[in-house]
Amino acid sequence: MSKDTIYSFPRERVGQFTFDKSVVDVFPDMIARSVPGYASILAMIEQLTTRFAKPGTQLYDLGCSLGAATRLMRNQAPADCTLYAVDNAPAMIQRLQEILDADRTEAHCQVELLQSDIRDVSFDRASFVVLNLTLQFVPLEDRPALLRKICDGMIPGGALLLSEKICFDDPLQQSLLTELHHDFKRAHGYSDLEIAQKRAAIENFLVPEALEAHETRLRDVGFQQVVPWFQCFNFASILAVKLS
Ligand code: GEK
Repeated sequence: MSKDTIYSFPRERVGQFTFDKSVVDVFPDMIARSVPGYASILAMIEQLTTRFAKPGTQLYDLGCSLGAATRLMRNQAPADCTLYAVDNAPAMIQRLQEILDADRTEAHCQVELLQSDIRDVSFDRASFVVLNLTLQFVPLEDRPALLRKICDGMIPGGALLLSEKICFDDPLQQSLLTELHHDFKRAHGYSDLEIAQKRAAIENFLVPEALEAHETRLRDVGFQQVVPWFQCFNFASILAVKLS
């Protein structure tokens, strides 16, 4: 696994972050050292697939990157399910295709890779949908319509797993959890320069919301059961179930 050194040298101007080939090359290292709780969330996505994926339905991994969740979900879903792994970054989809082609383990269900904006996907007979750290990159004004479309395309009993970087209304809480996140990154080898430059690169690109805002909107679009099940510093994950 290649080490993420993208922001380790001073830049005159830090441009907006993009999911290009240089990011793809270091992505597993980058996400593991940047998102506290990432491995725990993935493990639970695998467990939740066994509960929510129903025979003859469809599963979606939206913003799949290199398929960390996809590869766990496909082994737990019933064999007659189709799992759509969607990402709009060509470099991500290309690398994921290579990873899946090289993987000799027998997949349980069929996986379809889609290079597409998740706002353009249609959802049908969905039993389990994963938005693991992706909604935060979708423009704020487009989030309600996307979540409503997911809920409308879901079978009764289906579930959405939504993980996000979150923010806090209380400024003291916001600064404490930001500092704790930066401590986490430092403890995993990122320098202050890397932390500062990455922060500048994702400003206005990764737009976090408060946990309560996510919960309210998930209920508004039709999910009847909305359960925050995980939080580590300023990252949280919510399970939203469409009961009927
Ligand atoms: C994981 N879920 O490892 N449409 C499609 N893809 C998008 C869009 C969009 N509108 N916006 C961003 N992406 C993964 C990790 S990473 C999280 C998700 C992070 C894609 C983008 O190309 C990238 O691959 C992914 O969402 C976000 O479980 O890097 O912080």
